[in-house]
Parts: sequence; C-alpha cells; structure tokens
Amino acid sequence: MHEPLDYLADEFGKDLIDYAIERVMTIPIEVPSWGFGRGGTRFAAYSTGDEPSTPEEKIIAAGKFHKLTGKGATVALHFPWDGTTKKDVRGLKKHLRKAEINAGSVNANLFTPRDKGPLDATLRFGSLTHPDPKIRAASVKHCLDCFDYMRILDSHTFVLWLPDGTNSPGQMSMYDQADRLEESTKIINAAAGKGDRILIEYKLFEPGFYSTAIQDYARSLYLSWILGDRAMVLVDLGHHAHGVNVEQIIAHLLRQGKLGGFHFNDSYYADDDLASGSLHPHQLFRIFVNLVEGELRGYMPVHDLALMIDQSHNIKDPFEELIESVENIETAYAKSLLIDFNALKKAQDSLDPSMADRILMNAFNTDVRPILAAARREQGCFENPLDEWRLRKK
Ligand code: LRH
Ligand code: MN
Repeated sequence: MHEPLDYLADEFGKDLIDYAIERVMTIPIEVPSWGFGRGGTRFAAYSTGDEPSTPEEKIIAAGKFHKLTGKGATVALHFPWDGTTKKDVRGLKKHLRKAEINAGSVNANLFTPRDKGPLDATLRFGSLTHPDPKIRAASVKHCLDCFDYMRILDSHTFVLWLPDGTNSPGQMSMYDQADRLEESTKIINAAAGKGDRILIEYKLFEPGFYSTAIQDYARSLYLSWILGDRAMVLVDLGHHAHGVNVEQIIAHLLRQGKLGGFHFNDSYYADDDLASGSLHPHQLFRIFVNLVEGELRGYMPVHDLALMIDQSHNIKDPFEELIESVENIETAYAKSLLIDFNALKKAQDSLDPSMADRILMNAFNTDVRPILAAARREQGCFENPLDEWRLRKK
C-alpha cells in the first residue's frame, strides 16, 4: 500500500522528504505564556474561567502543550504579567522545571500601570521617552530587572517592545522622542549580559495614534546598529501598514545579519493578533521561502532565529488556537523546504517568471500533512494533537 509519504518521496525524492521531516521535527517554536489565557480586546476580556490565568497554571498548560505537539520547548514570559519579584521568578523556574520546559524570551512591559511605584498612569506619556527623567530611569530599571530575571531563568533573549508614542502633533518633539530613546536604550544595552540578544520590536501604531517611537523596521534597524552586535530586529507580523511586503523586509534584515526573530500571528486590519497562517497562509509560506533561501545563501540559519508566537486568544480555546498556529507555521516551513532553489534561480536568471512561480506554487499546493505527522511520530508526540487534546478534555 503506497503511503502518503511515499507519494511525496516519489515527487520530491526520499532524501528531501527525510530532510523536511527532520527540519520540522527540530524547528524551535516558542509559545507565549499569555497565549494560554484569554487575551481580550478593548471591549472586554471574555474569560470563561476554565482557561489558565495564573503564571503557574500557564506554565503547566505549556508543559502539556510541549508533550502533545513537540513544540513550545521554551515559553516566552512577560513581566509583570508573569511575576513582579525575583522570588516570583524563582517560583516560575520551579514550575518550568516540573513542566519539563524552559524559559524563552523575557518581554519587558512598559505599558501596564503598576499599583505602586513611579510607573503608574503616567506611562500614558511614555516610558523610555517620557519627558520626566525619573520615569525614564524607572523604565530603564524595569528592563534591568528583566535582565536579573533572565539570569535566574537562564534565558538570553530580551524583547523590547515600546508602547511609547503620541496622540497629537504638539504632544512631544520628534527630536526629544528620538534623543531620549537612544539615551535609554544605550543604558539598557550596556547592562545586558554575555550571550544576551536584545530583540527590538517595531510597530506602526497603537497605543500611539499620531506617532510611535519605534514605528518601522528602519527604526529598529538603526537602533540595532548603534547598540551593537547583540541588538537585532524583531518582526511582529501584525505591526505593518497595509500593503507592506513583509518577506522583503525579512530578506533585507537577514542579509544584514540583523534579523533576530519573529512574533508570529495573522491579521486583516491592524494588530489583530489572530492565529498564525489562519488568514494569509501564502504570506507565511513566502516568509519561510525567504528564510530558507537566506540560510542556503549562508545567512543566519532558520533554527537560530527566535521563532515566537505572539497572539491574543479571545474566542477559541487558547490551547487549541496555539495548536492550530504551530501547525500552520510547521506547514509553511515544510512547504518551503520542498522548493528546488537551484531550479528556481535558473528560471529567475533565464527571465522565466512563469516557471519560477510554478516552482513556488507547486510546493505551496503540496499536502505536507504526512511530513508533520511523521515529525511528531518520530518525537513520540501525537500525530493529531487537537484530537488528543479533546480526548483528554473529556
Ligand atoms: C505589542 C506586542 C508586544 C507584546 C504585546 C503582548 O502589540 O506585539 O510584542 O509585548 O504585543
Ligand atoms: Mn509582538
């Protein structure tokens, strides 16, 4: 009986299919602690009470997720959402060890007003670019605290997304905004430890609706050049204006050695934070095509990038939406691995775009589910995590 994998091996060759299975099996995809709870919108957070809500409950869920899917070996953490003291963080470390998973990236939070201390509602005027040097110092201190947490958690990835921006033309001088940002990020960068990478995340707008301090990849790239080798650009797929060619940005950043990683999600309108690949599976495919081609050309290997999911789950069971997202990311990656890049380049260089695009679409139109199933089987995980999760929920 010809197995589905056999058909794939007939078409693409057994070596390439075995390679794709190995690559899908080992690609590290990081899940967000905040993705196991219900995110909410500006209108409401629709908690049903049965989803994880405490940091411990989220880590336990992440442990189950890793066993079920083979992905999520590391969990992205967000402070103060996941803790406010070193004691809390040591507690997290215990939960992570028990769940047999590790801490991934540590995300600073300079948008949630604290109950006590200087970072209160004044954060609406900014944090690292706040007009008051005391607030800037307190914001820098929060980032330095995150480095302390990274030491406890043995994490080496710091994610800096800055909510700073303005809502009107007169609110702040663009020059002051830029000067303060550089001054603050230089202090943060100087405090980073050996082997740490600082991922600078840009975003077009929100919560600033007139200006945003780090509004596009050029801004992140500029900061990453002035801060040095450990500073890289983080591409959140939902943080672009309509019509922006995201995979072109990715190729350009990879070529400059400044692509640090991703926040995978999907969106129609703005920063919708919907399930990765749920609306634009072909865009996710094009992104992986450029990552795989970049690796073949000697740029940073795909697996060395910080491949993280950043989503807000409101309607579906958060656990199930994360399974869907990981499957869509694995699918896009597996399809991109089926491309014969030599044949593609030959078609491109011989001015034959029809053949070039057919090579891409042939890979995209290939059913790679047998590759994903084989990758999970070989890891001792479940070929169909969603069915298994539902069986367990019963
Ligand atoms: C900002 C963002 C950032 C996180 C937050 C949860 O929109 O993408 O990465 O800190 O979402
Ligand atoms: Mn993000």
